[in-house]
Amino acid sequence: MALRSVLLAVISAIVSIPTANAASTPASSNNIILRNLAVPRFFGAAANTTFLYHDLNYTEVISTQFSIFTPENEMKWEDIEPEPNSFDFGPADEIVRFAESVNAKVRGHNFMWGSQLPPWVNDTLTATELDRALQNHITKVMEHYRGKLYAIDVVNEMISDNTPNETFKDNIWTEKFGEEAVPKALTYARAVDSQPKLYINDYSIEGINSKSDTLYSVLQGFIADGVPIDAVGFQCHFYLGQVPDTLQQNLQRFADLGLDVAITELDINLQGPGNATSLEQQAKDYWTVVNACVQTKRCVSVTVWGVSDDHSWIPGGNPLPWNAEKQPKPAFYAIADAFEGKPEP
Ligand code: 9MR
Repeated sequence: MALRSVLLAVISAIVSIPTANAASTPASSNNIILRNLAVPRFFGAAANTTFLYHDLNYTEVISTQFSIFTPENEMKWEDIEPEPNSFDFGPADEIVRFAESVNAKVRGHNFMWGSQLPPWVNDTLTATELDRALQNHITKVMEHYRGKLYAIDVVNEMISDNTPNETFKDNIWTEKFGEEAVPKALTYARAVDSQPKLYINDYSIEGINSKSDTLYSVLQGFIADGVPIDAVGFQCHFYLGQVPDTLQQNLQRFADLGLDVAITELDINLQGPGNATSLEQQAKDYWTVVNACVQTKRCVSVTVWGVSDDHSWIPGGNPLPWNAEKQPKPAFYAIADAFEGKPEP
């Protein structure tokens, strides 16, 4: 039985979806399976319950090509604890169950972020109450997912965009806890469960620059002080042709601190429909990022932020390796080449 038929049968058994147009859905990318080529690393995607099981072609690609998933939104604070101590695990559970069904891992995302907070967290709490809320949030979510998370972005986007003048962003966490905010979240997470790899995840830290220098110093301090930290996530939301030259060197210097590193939210924004030339450049950019990970022993995974262009967080940016018809783009083949150690396309 072809993989496609098996998948459709399984999916149909789980949820009631029409399969009438099944014959017109795409086949799986010339038998190239990126998750296999990525071994010993993981190849991942941000998974989204809006599309999972609802868009059949999306579901086919996501069921086949990836070995690790990050819930794109489903574990964010406003989604998972919208009211104090009232948790809605449903959508995140769906992703975790799906990951298990295709023998893939899960990266949790995220605990401490200045965005996507429900109003009760942002507005009303004293420092003591916020501290209790943070610890309770981390504890309840990690207890719920005990044994199910390979990693978790404990800290997301907390480094300032105004380095070196300022180290951490100005948000509710730093307003209430100052420089103790990030260590607090990491310490609470480790106290619940020692298994998941604890990540600090951020953007604009991919190359060697003032922001990544600041994070590097922060991490040196954490390691010296015994603050629990296992890994750094480099988001890698890039515009076409703008992958930093120092990416690999930068990954290596963080790895040399004794940390894992990972590419956590990769996409390459075309800022339009693209043409043959820009699609080739996009493929080169994907190759460059994946190759940088492959060349870095402690780089454990490459995750793309979505699957197909029609469901990207960047409308009209066409930033992903599959197009709106879920056909593989040149970027897809470039990822395969990079994982296989083949030269830039
Ligand atoms: O892709 C996500 C989009 O669907 C959400 O509306 C948005 C706000 O929650 O977050 C997007 O994902 C972000 C990720 O969580 C953190 N790094 C930047 C990502 C793109 O904005």
